[in-house]
Amino acid sequence: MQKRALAIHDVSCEGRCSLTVALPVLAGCGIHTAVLPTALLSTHTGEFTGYSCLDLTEEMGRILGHWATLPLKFDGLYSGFLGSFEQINLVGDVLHAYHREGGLTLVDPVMADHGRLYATYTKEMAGGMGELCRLADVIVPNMTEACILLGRPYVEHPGEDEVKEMLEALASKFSCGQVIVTGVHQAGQLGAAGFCAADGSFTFAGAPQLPHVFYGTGDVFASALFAAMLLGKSTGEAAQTAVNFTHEAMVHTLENGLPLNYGVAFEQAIPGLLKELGLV
Ligand code: PXL
Repeated sequence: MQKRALAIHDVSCEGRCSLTVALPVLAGCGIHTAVLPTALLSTHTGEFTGYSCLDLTEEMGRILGHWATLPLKFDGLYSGFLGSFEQINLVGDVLHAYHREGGLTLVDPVMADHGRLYATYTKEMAGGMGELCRLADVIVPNMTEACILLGRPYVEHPGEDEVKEMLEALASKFSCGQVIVTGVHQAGQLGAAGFCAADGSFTFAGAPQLPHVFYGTGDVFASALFAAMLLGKSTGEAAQTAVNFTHEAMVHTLENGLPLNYGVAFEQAIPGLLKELGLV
């Protein structure tokens, strides 16, 4: 049976992040994907100025009103960048309404990076993101978001024991089965550290670090992780597949020579992802 997913993110028309990453990655992996757009922006908000931004909260209400008349069912729910504080309750209702027994809900609490909240986010919205995390089976904050969710000052490079303590604290605070924190440095690699609450196990998925700051890599990683988990991979395997995919996309990006704020060349890494998932 083909898997069905719902992806709840903004549409950034240029800059390869959120829905312009999630939809092609999930669809490329053979997953039937519905989208619920949260905002429409000309570009993402990192390293671009003068971008347009239309909050779609009202339209989301109309979309959900129509959907309530349809027999929609999803195996997986995946939320990311949100457009307003009011929208957080709405997205919480969607995660509740469409969650089903045995399904997978992944919340990426997109709100900050490099120690700072994104331009369109407020402290109030950051608190609301924590409420959404409580509805998730899996959360995938970056290190900045992990610190905000825990109400702690930003730590750029925590040691291995500190990362483990943070993972456990996040799982406990938000009652999540799985926590994966991205942007973790371990054993000379950059990657994602994971914790599974059910068996208390820790994982680390890494790749060689490239000496550049890339954009949209969180969405590339989370989309591939969500796809791999939905297709039945264990969290540890899925995280390594997603790290490999993100790393390959970064390598292609450097080969292409475009400015890095245009996102990473995940399109050119899709064949490798499909091979790793055994889909081709
Ligand atoms: O990739 C995260 C993201 C998603 N959507 C928008 C963003 C960002 C990060 O800056 O600005 C609009």
